[in-house]
Amino acid sequence: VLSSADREVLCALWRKLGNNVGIYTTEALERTFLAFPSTKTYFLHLDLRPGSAQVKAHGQKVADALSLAVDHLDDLPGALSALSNLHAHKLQVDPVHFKLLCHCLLVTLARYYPGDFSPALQASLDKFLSHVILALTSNYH
Ligand code: ZNH
Repeated sequence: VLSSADREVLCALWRKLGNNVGIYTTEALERTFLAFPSTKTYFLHLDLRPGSAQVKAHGQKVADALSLAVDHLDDLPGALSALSNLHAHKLQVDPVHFKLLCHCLLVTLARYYPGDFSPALQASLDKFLSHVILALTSNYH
């Protein structure tokens, strides 16, 4: 469970990211596709070239889901339940891939906010992302 210290750090980071969450999530997606090409197999219907408007649009959707999660830290499974169904049943995304995207998001944010990225912030963010993954995989069975 996220402690109140985790929550404070996380909400402060999200306030700082402001309207740029989509930009970083898009870069995280591009990094994921490069570093872990198996993740691209789910997106063959999209233009995956660097700078692609489709990847940007998808990055914004994922970013909005993450921001929603930050607003619902007390009920992540509830807030992400429909998305979990979508990934489990319609998209059939193998859950191993979620960690890869979250890893790349962590790396991306560390690059843009080196001064903020203390070990404590990394730990809180990592915890948050693990809970998001748990929620997103809660409807897999
Ligand atoms: Zn996912 C979609 C979120 C991960 C794959 N996604 C999606 C969306 C969202 C999301 C919000 C949209 C929906 C609608 O439209 O309704 N994801 C998400 C998140 C995460 C994710 C938050 C984490 C963290 N995904 C993921 C992964 C993968 C995926 C890892 C693989 C690899 N998704 C996907 C797909 C889709 C989605 C394929 C569909 C796309 C299109 O557009 O078609």
